[in-house]
Amino acid sequence: HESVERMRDALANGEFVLYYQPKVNMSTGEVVGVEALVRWQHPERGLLAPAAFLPTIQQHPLAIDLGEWVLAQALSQFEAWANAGIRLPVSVNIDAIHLQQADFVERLRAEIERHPSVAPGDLELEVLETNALEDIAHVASVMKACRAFGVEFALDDFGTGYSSLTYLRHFPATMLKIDRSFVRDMLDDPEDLTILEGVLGLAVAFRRDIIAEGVETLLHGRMLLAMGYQLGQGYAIARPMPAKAVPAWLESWR
Ligand code: G
Ligand code: G
Ligand code: NA
Ligand code: MN
Repeated sequence: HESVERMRDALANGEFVLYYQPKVNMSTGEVVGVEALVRWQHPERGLLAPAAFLPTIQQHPLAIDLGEWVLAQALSQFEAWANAGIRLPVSVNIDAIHLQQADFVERLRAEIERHPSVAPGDLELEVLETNALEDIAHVASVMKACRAFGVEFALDDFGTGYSSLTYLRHFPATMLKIDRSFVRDMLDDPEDLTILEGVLGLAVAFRRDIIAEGVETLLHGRMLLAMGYQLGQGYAIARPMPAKAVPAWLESWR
């Protein structure tokens, strides 16, 4: 495993890159956005996935520096696509420790203002229910402040934490991302299917959007559509890809 110091150097050296995974409306085919997913282009070890390095900086201030880099990079990429005539809302995963920084709202607002083509709804922050949120009232107020300048929120891995319903009740998130474990086993496990149905009902009742992640096969997609899910993300639609591969994927998807 790499040390925090090595990761700090990697950030300074520009060794982190963002991959992007499309989110689509499986009913209409519309591409509704992309999720930015960090990778480490390690000079000796090759391309590393987050599981290989994010745990090292969990709860460490470097996670905030990396998070700020990810946000800035994703917004720059959004702007580059916008300038090329491609308007592609971008979702960024945000650590609880980052969201809870005292100056988070002001710094985010400043970063967005550096990118004039970013309009309300173009940036979504995905919050993990597992690590978020010792202080629900505080985080809810941060979300509300960000929403006031057009940033949306999604509850990531929804249904796997201990407090899903509390989060749903208190956080002004517009999107639920039902965890991919329920989707993965839906074809064999009737109870996971029941959870998918129940959470969809919850989303409808609370007027939230909902997206199924981990759509790995066409059959998963078809079943989800039949149940009433419209939004999907997963390998059957597209794998995470470098930014430069996105325009060609969009062409092939049309
Ligand atoms: O990219 P991959 O599917 O391997 O991502 C694994 C996990 O790492 C995902 O659950 C995702 O939430 C998390 N992750 C990916 N990119 C980022 C990022 O930029 N910041 C944070 N905090 N988490 C990320
Ligand atoms: O929501 P979260 O940030 O946890 O999810 C992003 C992670 O899920 C990324 O690491 C991505 O590579 C992974 N992922 C995306 N689509 C699929 C899929 O269809 N199947 C599986 N197993 N993983 C996926
Ligand atoms: Na995510
Ligand atoms: Mn997730």
